[in-house]
Amino acid sequence: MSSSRPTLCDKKLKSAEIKLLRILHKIDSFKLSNSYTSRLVLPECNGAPISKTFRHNLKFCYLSVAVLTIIFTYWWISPGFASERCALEVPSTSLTLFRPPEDCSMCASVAQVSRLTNLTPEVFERRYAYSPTPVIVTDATQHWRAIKEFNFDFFANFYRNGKMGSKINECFFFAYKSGLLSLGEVFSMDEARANLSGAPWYVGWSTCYDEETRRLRQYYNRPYFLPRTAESDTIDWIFMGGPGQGAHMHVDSVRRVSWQAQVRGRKRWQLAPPPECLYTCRPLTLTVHPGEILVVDTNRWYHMTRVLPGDISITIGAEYD
Ligand SMILES: O=C(O)CCC(=O)C(=O)O
Repeated sequence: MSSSRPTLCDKKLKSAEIKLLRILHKIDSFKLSNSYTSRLVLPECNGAPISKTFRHNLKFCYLSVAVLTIIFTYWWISPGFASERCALEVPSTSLTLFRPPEDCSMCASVAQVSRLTNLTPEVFERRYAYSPTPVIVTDATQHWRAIKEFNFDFFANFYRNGKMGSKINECFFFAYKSGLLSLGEVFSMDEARANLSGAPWYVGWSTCYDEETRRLRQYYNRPYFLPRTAESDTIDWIFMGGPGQGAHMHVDSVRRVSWQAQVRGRKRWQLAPPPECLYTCRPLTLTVHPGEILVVDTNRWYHMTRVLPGDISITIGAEYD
């Protein structure tokens, strides 16, 4: 006979037995049938039999943990994780699905995009600022340092040397098809690729920190034609990459209209009416040249872009209300 001390499991079993005996005693006092009491099962301990339900629940638990682990791992390693600020992003496709239908008068009479010059903020406000008709303003970047100074190396130095370098992944970053998952990766790509002679790439990102936006804005001004009372957003957007690359067709949900200044290179925009207006409105194709600013409501017009052959494309933009 073993004289070893009772284990924790033995103790639990004993106390469970006592409890069970009490219950059985009580059941006995109720005069319940044997077939009922025989369905009661002791909990598992040291290999004792466990109930089917318990086994089933355990399997379900393991399965749930496995599924959750796969989902979490995918979410963690997916490019979106490195780029988005929210812990749980609603996929943009879902946002598009739940978009309220547009009133097609927004695009019914739009046949082309006008090029404008010599505007006043009042005229722009009255005719274009909040109208869904896209326009291109051709004379708003003449004195911008960005036109001369923005290039790949400018941004590489800006982020590599600046103190934002360590925090640059906390805001929006769009990798598109580049395979580059962060600004860190963009600015450490090899020289050939940076010079557009390696694998093609196109990326976009937003500024994140007041100091970053303030420093960048030393190279460009708020476009002179914006309505005087319009508030500009505190973040700016930058899109950069080589010929043949660009953004896929999508619609935004940023709420405001934006201006997008083509600082370098040429970019073709394809604007498509929302699907519910396909029979009422026409798609538009336009090319934005260096120094021009496109004003478009990207929340209403579906849009895709392609950088045209030649220079690297750099676009800087912001929303206004
Ligand atoms: O400039 C680009 O290539 C894309 C811009 C865009 O998709 C946007 O502003 O929503």
